[in-house]
Amino acid sequence: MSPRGEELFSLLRELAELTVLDEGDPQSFRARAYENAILQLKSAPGDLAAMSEKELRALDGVGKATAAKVREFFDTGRIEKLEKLRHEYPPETQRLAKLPGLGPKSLARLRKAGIHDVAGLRAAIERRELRALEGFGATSEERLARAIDRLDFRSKADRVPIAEALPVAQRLVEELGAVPGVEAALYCGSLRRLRTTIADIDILVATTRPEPVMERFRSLSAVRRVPSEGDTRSSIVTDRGLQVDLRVVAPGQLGAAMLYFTGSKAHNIKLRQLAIQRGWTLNEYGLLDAGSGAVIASRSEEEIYAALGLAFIPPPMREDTGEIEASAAGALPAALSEEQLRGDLHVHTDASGDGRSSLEDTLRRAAERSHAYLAITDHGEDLAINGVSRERLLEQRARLARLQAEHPRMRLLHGVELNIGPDGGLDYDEAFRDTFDWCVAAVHSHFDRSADEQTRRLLAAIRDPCVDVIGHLSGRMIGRRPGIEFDVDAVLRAAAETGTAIEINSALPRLDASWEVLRRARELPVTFVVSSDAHHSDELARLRWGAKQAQRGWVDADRVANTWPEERFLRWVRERKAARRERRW
Ligand code: DGT
Ligand code: CA
Repeated sequence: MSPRGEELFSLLRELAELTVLDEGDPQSFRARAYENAILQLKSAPGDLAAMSEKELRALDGVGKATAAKVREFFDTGRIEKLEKLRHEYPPETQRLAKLPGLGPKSLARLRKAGIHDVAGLRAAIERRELRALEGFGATSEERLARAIDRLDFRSKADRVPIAEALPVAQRLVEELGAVPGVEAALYCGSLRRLRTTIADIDILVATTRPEPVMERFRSLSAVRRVPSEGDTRSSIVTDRGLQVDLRVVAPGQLGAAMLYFTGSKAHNIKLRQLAIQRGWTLNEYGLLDAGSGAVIASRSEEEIYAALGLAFIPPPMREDTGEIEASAAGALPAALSEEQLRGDLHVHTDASGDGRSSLEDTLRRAAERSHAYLAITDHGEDLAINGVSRERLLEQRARLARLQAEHPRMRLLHGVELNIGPDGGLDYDEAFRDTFDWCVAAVHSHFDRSADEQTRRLLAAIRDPCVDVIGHLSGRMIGRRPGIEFDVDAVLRAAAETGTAIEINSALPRLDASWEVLRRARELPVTFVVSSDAHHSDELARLRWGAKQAQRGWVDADRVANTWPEERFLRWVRERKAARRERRW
């Protein structure tokens, strides 16, 4: 898709989100219509920009209002309705709307009472004024106070979830990369390290001709204001309130600049100490001899690490948690790459209420990725609205078996994503669960229980003989909902004992298990699975983020079951199930 198209979809998505806020209704018909239209427009043949309003309306699922907005976007570069909503709901208000337990209706009440951001809400809670408002009480006051604390809004009021920032950064990098004379454009900073939230986007461009890059940067359509500008560095604030810093460097200094602007700061400081011990200095321009100023290395990060006697350290590991010492000692785990993943084991189709792609499309797109095996795992029936009945799953199983012939190089597994109930129970019955080739089990409800209860819940699921992997272990939605609290060591021990794998969920709003949990698992023989959790066939490509999350957690590739060849993988599934069934009887 062209950058213009991507921009249009991003604006329509934002329009859908703001419409939900504006109407105070999470099921807003109009918001759904926008979302649906995006899917249809994405798969429309030909150039959208060249289509008339009438032609757009002729597309399935694209109504009159949406068609007019698409035309408006291509003609004027903006969507008036969106501008109005943005004005009404500035980023501070949108952030407020993301507090767990604060639906669009309560948000409307807060706004009426003059509360427009998290700071205002906190003040009202501290003054015990919230409980006086209609629809709120002492309990909700307390719950919201806890939500603010748990999301750490106090200290990180302005941090943005990675899922919001990354698509913006990718688009900017693509646009700047297309400017004539640009040899490289990439994002650095906390985003490149795959932190869950970021304060600002740091972009680096290598070229000998900075002017056209700077010019382009300041005139991008997403720019709201330009707080600072210079010859080789500028900052902008996007229309969604994100700050972006751009640095232009000479191609010969790209490695040093990447290292410097990727950070983390603590990692950089340690590297600089290593340089000083050798009589060198390290800065954003290069690794230099302290006396003569001669360049020792500057072109690539690899050269600089090598000169310092270190193996290359992947960006997600650069947090000063022992990676430099481990690299010097040759003890750093090899970085797991996306290419090593031979299969995907958590994939939804439109059988799930929240799935968007047909089974056929999903298989075709997975085959394009050269997967050797693939598990289709739609939602178990206990999940409200989105769950799938036993009958429909059996139909799907038969369909999948038929489709196997069309994909001789990809072994198809019929799986399911079971819901872990409040007491650790699972969907359907034991006999039916046993008929699946592959079972994911995950928490989708009851996030507020005590850590003891959550631990018992997870342990019950881990020990259930049908469960192969625990999906998105904590259930967190970054920036929106904290994960469940549980005894990490007890859960990891049980996973190691039973052989039940722990998922590394690649969805950017999740990145779950967290890297902290993954690091804790290094002491135990836990098996992992990196999964896309795709709800649309486009999202099969998310595995790259899961691979980086595995790097961030120092996970050895050999512990990741879906790096294994098909035969080894299937033997593992079979043997473990057999062993556990024996234990059960
Ligand atoms: P953020 O923006 O808070 O999510 O996190 P970062 O890591 O992106 O931090 P940021 O944007 O302040 O700076 C980007 C990188 O630039 C940072 O990771 C390391 C480097 N950097 C910035 N300031 C300094 C500094 O004073 N000393 C050193 N050594 N490096 C710095
Ligand atoms: Ca940054």
